[in-house]
Amino acid sequence: MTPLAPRSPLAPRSPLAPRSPLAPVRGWPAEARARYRDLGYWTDETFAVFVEDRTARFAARVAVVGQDARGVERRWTYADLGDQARAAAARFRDLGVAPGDRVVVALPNVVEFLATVLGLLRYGAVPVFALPSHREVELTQFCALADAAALVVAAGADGVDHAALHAAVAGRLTERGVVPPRLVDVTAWDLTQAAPSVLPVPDADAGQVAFLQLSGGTTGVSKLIPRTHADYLYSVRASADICGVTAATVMLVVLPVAHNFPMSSPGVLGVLDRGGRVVLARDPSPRTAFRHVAAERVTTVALVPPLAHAWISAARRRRPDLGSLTDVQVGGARLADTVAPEVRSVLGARLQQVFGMAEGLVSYTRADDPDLVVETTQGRPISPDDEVRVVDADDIDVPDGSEGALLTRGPYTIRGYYRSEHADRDSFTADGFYRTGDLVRRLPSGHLVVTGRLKDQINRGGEKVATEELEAFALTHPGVLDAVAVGVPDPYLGERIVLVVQAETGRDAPADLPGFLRGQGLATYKIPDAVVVVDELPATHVGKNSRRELRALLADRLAAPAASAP
Ligand code: OOB
Repeated sequence: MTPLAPRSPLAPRSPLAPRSPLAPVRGWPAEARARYRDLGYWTDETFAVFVEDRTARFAARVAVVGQDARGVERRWTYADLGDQARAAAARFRDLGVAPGDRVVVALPNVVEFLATVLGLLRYGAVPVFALPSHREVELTQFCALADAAALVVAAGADGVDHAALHAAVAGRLTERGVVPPRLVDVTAWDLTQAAPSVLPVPDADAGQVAFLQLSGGTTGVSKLIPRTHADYLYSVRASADICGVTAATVMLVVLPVAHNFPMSSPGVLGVLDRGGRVVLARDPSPRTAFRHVAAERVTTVALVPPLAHAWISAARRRRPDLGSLTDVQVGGARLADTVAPEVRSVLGARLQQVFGMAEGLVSYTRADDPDLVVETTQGRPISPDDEVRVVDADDIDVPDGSEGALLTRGPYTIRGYYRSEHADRDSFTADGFYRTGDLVRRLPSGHLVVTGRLKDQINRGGEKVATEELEAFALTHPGVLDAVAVGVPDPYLGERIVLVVQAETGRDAPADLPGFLRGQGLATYKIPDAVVVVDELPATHVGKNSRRELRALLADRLAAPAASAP
């Protein structure tokens, strides 16, 4: 037996199975790194330092208001938040998580989310941002790809049987030869036991990967987005400047807090950077949100278009007290030009359109843009050094005003996914531009108008669903010969998911496909809104593009009011 090494302050007390080191990622070339540093975009600050610095600097101010996993209302000062983060870090260390280990966080909007994420960053472990709506399929993919040491959930908060879910994930991982993660349920944490601990600040380089974000997904395989301390903190600081975040900012978070938009655009991190207050809502309904706005004098909120719609309709009916609200950000999916003016006229707040992606580029309308620009464009990029190209099918630049595919590279846009060389070949040009998959028009002012999409994805009110993945799961049903997932225009969601299936000859049309897909362990938001069974799908030629054409054709037919069958 090998004798145990003496315990260092960071050494795990009960070793878990050792994990692979963080995989190397394709980063920025040396010339770009030097330039971003010289321009002052990238600094030496790491997230561990960020946590220590801001929680000390704003110690007495209220940092976060929200429920914990048991439903108890919490109100933490910055000093409390620092203590809670350090206590969480110590818990992960005691579990055997090592610095550099990946930890999948699948928490709802509870205060433990901030303790966990800031704690992991403070400790030097690498959070992987899953969503609470992710299930067996996605959690297995993330844990396998990240080789995760732990999976963090709040069993008390969301009515999901996490023990069973974890067992299912563990089973699938074991089959694939991957050691399953340890399940961590934050409901069991005693938040009153947050004694300051003395963990040393990890000696990390700000150019290293700090965490992994999720990509919206365009294929059956998930992609993880490696974001570094330096690039992400630059986008946070610059976003906070553009959006005018100050210590007086009170931000309500109704979207899932792990998403890049409420996290960093300017999001929770932008608010914590400036000493403002974060209010976490457990459910996104206007009723709950309006209560928080009135009680906490909320000044700003980030919404996806369907929620903006819901807020506007509810505010018309209920006339809530939204007097404190000055800014409503809308992004994640295209906001209808007709709804945009109602943010001011009904909610009484300034609209800011936000067009962003977890891979990097974020574009904002600015406070001094004319109303028409705010209402009809998706803004312009954060950084003067965001390079934007709008190109045709041959990657030739098109003139301003013409539609084309958006390519981008810059100080906070990744150059490669995590452990996904195959995806990198499709997603990046040889000179490092990210192919966003979005179709846009660029105006001479630099503002972008999102006009469509090239990628095989449905954007269901801001939630991204890869058509290929959904189709592949539908095909595992024995009664399904072929399946096509279609994003059908929807006045509320922007797009809804319709699954068009052709039944196996001689078999009955498959009953309850949504239930079947749920049973397969797919995230709730990927379950089709409707299933249409057809005798025969319209003929197409084989190949990727014609599959895309088939989806477009079906979307048109399903959207046409007269058409009942495709
Ligand atoms: C945000 O990030 P993701 O990674 O969930 O999705 C990115 C994609 C974009 O490529 C685009 O297709 C779509 O979502 N999108 C929009 C949009 N904002 C995002 N499409 C039209 N209009 C918009 N305003 O969704 C995200 C990340 C950071 C900030 C805001 C949104």
